[in-house]
Amino acid sequence: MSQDKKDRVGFTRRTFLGAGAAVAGAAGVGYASSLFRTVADVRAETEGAPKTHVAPGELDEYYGFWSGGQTGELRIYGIPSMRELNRIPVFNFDGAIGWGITNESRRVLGENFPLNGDAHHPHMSQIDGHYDGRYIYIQDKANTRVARIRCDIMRTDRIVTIPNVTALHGLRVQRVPKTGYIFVNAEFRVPQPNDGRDLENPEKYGTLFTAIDGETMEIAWQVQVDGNLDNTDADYYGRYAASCCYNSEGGTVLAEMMRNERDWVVIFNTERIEAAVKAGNYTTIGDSEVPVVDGRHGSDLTLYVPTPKSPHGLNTSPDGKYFCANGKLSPTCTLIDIDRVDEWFAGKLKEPRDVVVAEPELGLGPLHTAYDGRGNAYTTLFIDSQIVKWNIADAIRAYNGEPVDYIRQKLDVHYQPGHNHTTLGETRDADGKWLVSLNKFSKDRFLATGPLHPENDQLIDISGETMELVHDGPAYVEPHDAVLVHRSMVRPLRRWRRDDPYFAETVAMAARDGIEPTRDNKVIRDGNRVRVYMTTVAPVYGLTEFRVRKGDEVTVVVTNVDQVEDLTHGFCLTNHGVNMEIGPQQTSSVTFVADKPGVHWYYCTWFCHALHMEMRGRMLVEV
Ligand code: K7E
Ligand code: CUA
Repeated sequence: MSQDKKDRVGFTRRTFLGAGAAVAGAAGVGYASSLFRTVADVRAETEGAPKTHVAPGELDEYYGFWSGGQTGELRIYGIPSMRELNRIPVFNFDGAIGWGITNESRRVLGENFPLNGDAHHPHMSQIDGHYDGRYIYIQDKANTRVARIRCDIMRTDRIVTIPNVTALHGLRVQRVPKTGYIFVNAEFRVPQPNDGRDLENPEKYGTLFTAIDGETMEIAWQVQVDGNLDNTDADYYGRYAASCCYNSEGGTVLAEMMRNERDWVVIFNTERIEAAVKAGNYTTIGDSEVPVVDGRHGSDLTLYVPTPKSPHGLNTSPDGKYFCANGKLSPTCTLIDIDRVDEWFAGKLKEPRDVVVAEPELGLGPLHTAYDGRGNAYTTLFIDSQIVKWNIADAIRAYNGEPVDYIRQKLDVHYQPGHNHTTLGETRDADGKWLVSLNKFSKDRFLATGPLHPENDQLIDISGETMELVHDGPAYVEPHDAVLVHRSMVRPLRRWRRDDPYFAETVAMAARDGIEPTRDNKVIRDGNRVRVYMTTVAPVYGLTEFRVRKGDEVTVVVTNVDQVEDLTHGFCLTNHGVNMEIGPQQTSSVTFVADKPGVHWYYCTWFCHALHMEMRGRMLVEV
């Protein structure tokens, strides 16, 4: 607490309560004083509140990229203020910017796109274990897709559907030498191919680990595994990825999936997998041409490490030494030494369990672990509603029989945390400043919002010896995971570039029509297809009317020629389900059928000018 705050607290108490309360001091919150607390008192008493305070006009130090769970979107936060800065539609519909409406977004979404998704795990591309600020990748569990978001424009630019599998869950990027591969786990077991065969034969179901090329977004290869796949992470050497399996039983119902006391972590040897693919030692499944190698038990492409019980999160320590598998139904985490994984693949170890170097007992329901870069790990305890801070080196000593206490602190969070994440904690630059705990339940922490409560994303200061809870942040369902990236690593554009590939196809179409979109305002008829080109400059459209015939297929192409940063226009056509955003120097387009004769106004949806209300025009549809 700053001296200034202390003084103000003292002053307030003296004012209301006289000398007695002042003696009690700033830290003592007695019953009597609580009756007279002011807003300033309450803020000052929230330990560390000033640390999260980012004054009006000041910028946050970190970007947070939050998954949106079953909203299918990605959200941008400022850390430590926890202010939501923006949203990026990915697998969802977004009528504000026209995601799912514009031709540009539909090209990304593909044919027959479902406008829902379940996006859990956003991760930024890296070079040699450092964020490179280029892309964020995120999976869709609901419709088995992986998306890429360009961080220069903060827009989704590619979405691919992964064949042969269902329910993509864990996703991580290759860190070294760079991204590289995107690794994704498919969680649910299905017949392969899933074309109607083996419906009643769960023992013939299976699932695959998939590697995607992060540059081309082409699927590089898949690996057949035993059991199922939950979360995954890559190493800091470019050799391995590791995934948790909670259903080694191959069960289809809960009781079956919980039967085994041990499930496992499966480690993928990417060099050997690449060699196997190169040598042609693969099969394909159904119509897919993706090479599928066999990584089931007995394969030398994989290592299965037995792990108690139904492990969930998998997190690599930023020193590159360990994979940490979080026990979920076991109160433990299992620490796997990656050097020993090298030894295993070199044939130097006898038992798969020989790669385990610690199994600290942490509390009930360990789900995910984050790191501070100072040798400590922070694990969420779902059932205990806590974050436990523990020391890795001490946990290893304890596993070797030394009487050391590896637990540093347990902090209550509110309530039931899933993921947590530290600033830069999944890179070599882990700086141990902030930790977010993404809690699944907020219960009593906020004003009631009906039967549906917000989640509670809590910010914790981990820069000192003890963790300090500093902020409660309500969030709309259901952020699972987040990454916290230093602001110096992300450099978004302030205006669109005219040669941006995002709308290059639309510009090419204009060129075929002899149109320069930043200059021309013109209607081109091509049979019953009509292309309407117009510019925007606040507060006017280049065309204040255009005329079409009932039944025409109309494509409206709008180019915002304003140069001013933040001067975004919209194009909303009344009664046609059409709205889109056009940022400075951007071209956006939309195609629809003019099936209603009459006068239909279009208007600007982004408040751009004092005469914004007047920024409109008429589509005249002749019978
Ligand atoms: Cu633990 Cu989908 Cu990452 Cu949720 S998963 S919490
Ligand atoms: Cu343009 Cu409002």
